[in-house]
Amino acid sequence: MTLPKRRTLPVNSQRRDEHPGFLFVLEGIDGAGKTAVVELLVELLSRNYDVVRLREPTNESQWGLEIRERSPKGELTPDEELNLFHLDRQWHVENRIRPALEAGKLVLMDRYFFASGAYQSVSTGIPWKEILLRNREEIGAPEPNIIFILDVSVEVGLERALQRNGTKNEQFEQVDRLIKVREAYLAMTQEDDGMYVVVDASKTLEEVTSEVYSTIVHYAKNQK
Ligand code: ATM
Repeated sequence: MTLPKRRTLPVNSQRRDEHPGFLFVLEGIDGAGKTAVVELLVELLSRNYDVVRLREPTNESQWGLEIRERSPKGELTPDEELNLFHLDRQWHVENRIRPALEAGKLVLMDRYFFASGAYQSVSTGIPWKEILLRNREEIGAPEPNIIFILDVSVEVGLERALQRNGTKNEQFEQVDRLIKVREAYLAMTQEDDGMYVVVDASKTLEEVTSEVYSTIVHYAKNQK
């Protein structure tokens, strides 16, 4: 198995990330299968680790709740959305993510600030690099040990999302937007300093889960 090489992170992030826990993040476009994979991973990893499952947007902070309530109705401008995700994340880091890492837990996240980089760069036009930087510098968001990008074509993603939600949303605008979101995620894996692993998420749920699971276990064992 090939593990990502440890790339050099900015001095600030190395210093602030001294904690005994592990942080693994799953990202991808809609329909990539993140949520189903996270569910299975929690079950498997809980046998040997103290696992905390988290997701963003949260359904705990006032900002996460506002996103969940108003975003699907199209009530938020791209700038308002960016700002709300930022505030929700600030709350999340302070109240859930950092305490869990400091308590030595293995934290599994269904989306994190890389989603803001990918989605909000497309909606606002602000480069993803700048969005990631704001999350790192303004929030001091802990760096994940590994960011798994569950990569799938937009066609497959939309088809899966359709099976799950039962509503077809194939306007050109939607397809075009998701193509750009996927490109942003893939560009991050090449140009950002984080530890990314791209997983072919067109495979079955079991295959994808097994690949992510083995990578996590292998990584965690080697860090001890
Ligand atoms: P889920 O697909 O994980 O339920 O996330 C809900 C939406 O939130 C998803 N969008 N669609 N369509 C991605 C979006 N999102 C952002 O746009 N920015 C963020 O920072 C996060 C965490 C999620």
